[in-house]
Amino acid sequence: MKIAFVSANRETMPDAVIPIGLLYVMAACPKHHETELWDLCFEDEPLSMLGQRLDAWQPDLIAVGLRNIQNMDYTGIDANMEFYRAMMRTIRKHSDKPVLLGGGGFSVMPERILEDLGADFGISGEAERAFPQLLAELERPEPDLMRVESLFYRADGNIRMNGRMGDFLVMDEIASPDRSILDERYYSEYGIESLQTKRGCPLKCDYCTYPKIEGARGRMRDPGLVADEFMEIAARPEVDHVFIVDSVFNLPIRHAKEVCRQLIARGNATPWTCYINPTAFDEELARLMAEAGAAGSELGSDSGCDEVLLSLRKGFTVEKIRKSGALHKQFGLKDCHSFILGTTGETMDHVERTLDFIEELDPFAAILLVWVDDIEALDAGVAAERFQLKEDIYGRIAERAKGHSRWVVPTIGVQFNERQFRALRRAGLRGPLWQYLDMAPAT
Ligand code: B12
Ligand code: SF4
Repeated sequence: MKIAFVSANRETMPDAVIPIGLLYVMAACPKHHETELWDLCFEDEPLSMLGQRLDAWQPDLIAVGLRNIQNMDYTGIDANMEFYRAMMRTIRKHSDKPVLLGGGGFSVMPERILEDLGADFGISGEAERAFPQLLAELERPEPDLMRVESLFYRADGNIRMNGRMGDFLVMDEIASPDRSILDERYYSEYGIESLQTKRGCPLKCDYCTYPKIEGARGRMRDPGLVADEFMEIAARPEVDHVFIVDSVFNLPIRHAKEVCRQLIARGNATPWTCYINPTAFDEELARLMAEAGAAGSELGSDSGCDEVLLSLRKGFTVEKIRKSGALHKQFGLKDCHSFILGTTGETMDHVERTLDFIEELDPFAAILLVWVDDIEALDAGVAAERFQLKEDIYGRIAERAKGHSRWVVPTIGVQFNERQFRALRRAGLRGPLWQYLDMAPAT
């Protein structure tokens, strides 16, 4: 079969990110199939490019990776869906072959997105086993789609879904992504590589969709193999930074420490960052991360009020955030905390207290967002209901952000605008831009 893998993600804010998930699926594709990667990220005319390629190559299956539903700055949150709808129209105009959807964005609302986009199939969550199963069925004269795990498909006018069959994948048995086929601009313009050390998160934070994508059980890769891959990808001359894409790097903490030890043993000098959860961040991990070359971390701190953290089921208190912040400072690691205000049940008093807390914490960087439910991208009614509350909270944040040059509020453009980011990239800054906020004037 000829299979076109389409990476539909065009988001370049704050950075363009390599389609590592799609590369993993491609690596799992049996070798007798012909494959091509069509990446829409940097295309000026993505839909004409897609139409031309479909006409010229005529694939038998179009496998589309949908990484994001929301936008980076949460404005115009239906913009991605609008683009995906136009993309589907283009595909249907130029091909009558089946379309398969997958990826993190698809997996947060698989049924609704399959319905909305009118695709034939979708695979929710990790697809390295399900995708070859689907191909095997499509090659048979009479495919039995019930044999494909995690598959969403159409039958008798309805959307059907198959459950997972068997355990989640064993990480060390998965084929490595082939990054050599990627557009050079991911590296020459952004300088960032991506690496996964494990899948799954055992916590159950109230709003979180990550376990839907990766599962709740942590599945670790061998730390030595992780460090080998790190050194290999970091050796590419344009790579200045590695981002560890795990939902949470430090859960379990012993695995994170072992990855650091392996990087130290290999003398790593390439800076890296990851997501850290304050629940399990101690002095030893901070020291090991610093020795292993980490530049800092992104922490999902979420709120400065214990009762909000409790209702979000975050599993930590404000005190843990303080301790994590202090350890970052002690070991020279930059801490970038994200805070989500206006979650269900939150009052303006909670909002004020969180803003007070951020001032007191004084992190290297703070990213402030007002809660957006994924469903708002598909349901205009829900989006309209929440509109006024969000406006009020952003009004308060805008007031309080004045004079804080390391507070970033993407939705209202505080320390976050495309022109400024392009200028910083042209000036040669590589890796996540929040690392350079100490060089920026207050906006
Ligand atoms: C790491 C990460 C980041 C990092 C990325 C750094 C980097 N260098 O890559 C940073 C912080 C920059 C980031 C930014 C953003 N992110 Co982010 N990010 C993640 C995270 C934690 C992991 C993504 C990842 O790389 N996973 C590893 C790969 C291997 O897994 P995967 O992509 O899911 O692929 C597997 C499956 O999905 C499937 N699959 C993938 N593609 C395909 C294609 C086909 C055809 C099939 C069948 C299957 C398939 O198989 C793959 C292998 O098992 C996810 C949450 C999560 N736990 O998944 C959010 C996530 C992808 N991000 C999300 C979003 C929204 C964003 C932002 C728009 C910011 C924001 N508003 O939150 C920006 C956009 C950036 C951009 N340019 O696109 C959402 C997307 C869904 C949604 N709600 O819209 C997620 C799911 C988190 C969430 N909020 O629910 N992100
Ligand atoms: S710790 Fe992070 S990934 Fe895990 S459930 Fe909570 S928000 Fe989600």
